Amino acid sequence: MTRFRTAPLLAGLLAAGLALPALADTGAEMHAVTTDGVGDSVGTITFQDSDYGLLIHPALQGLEPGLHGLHVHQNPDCGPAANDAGETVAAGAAGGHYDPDGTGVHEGPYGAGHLGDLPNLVIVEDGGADLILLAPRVTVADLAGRAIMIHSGSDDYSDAHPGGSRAYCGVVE
Ligand SMILES: [Cu+2]
Repeated sequence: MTRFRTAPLLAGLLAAGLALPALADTGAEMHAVTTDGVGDSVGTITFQDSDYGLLIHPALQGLEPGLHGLHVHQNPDCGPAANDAGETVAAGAAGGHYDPDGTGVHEGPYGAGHLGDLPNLVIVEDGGADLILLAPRVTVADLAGRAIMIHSGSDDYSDAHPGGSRAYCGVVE
């Protein structure tokens, strides 16, 4: 008797599943950046929307172990460019942190500042990264036509220490 009840239930679940919109995925190939330009690839970071925010899947190798600031920067360009002081900066062409609401403050993924402030990237002993991160305020739609930046140091989610120099950069197509 149970079989006759289970079959329609499964069919109903399948129909509901098929009616859901497909989850959008996007990603960026990450490259070492210096004041000379864009260098070798160190892997990829892919992004996926979830009920809880943006899931960030890094697949990287050869990085310095520890925490690294990770942000969405404004422009889809990882080339060097001069800063306001006229000094050439690695990946300077990417501009500042993505801040569509013009908050002007760096408060990290859980604050109310730049929308592009993501959680610190975790690099383990062998230089790899595959720990999935969650950024609650951002969606895949926010990333199109932007750059993803990995900084040389950790981000304390304040304007005092947003991550140090720009070390790796990738463009989201
Ligand atoms: Cu940054």
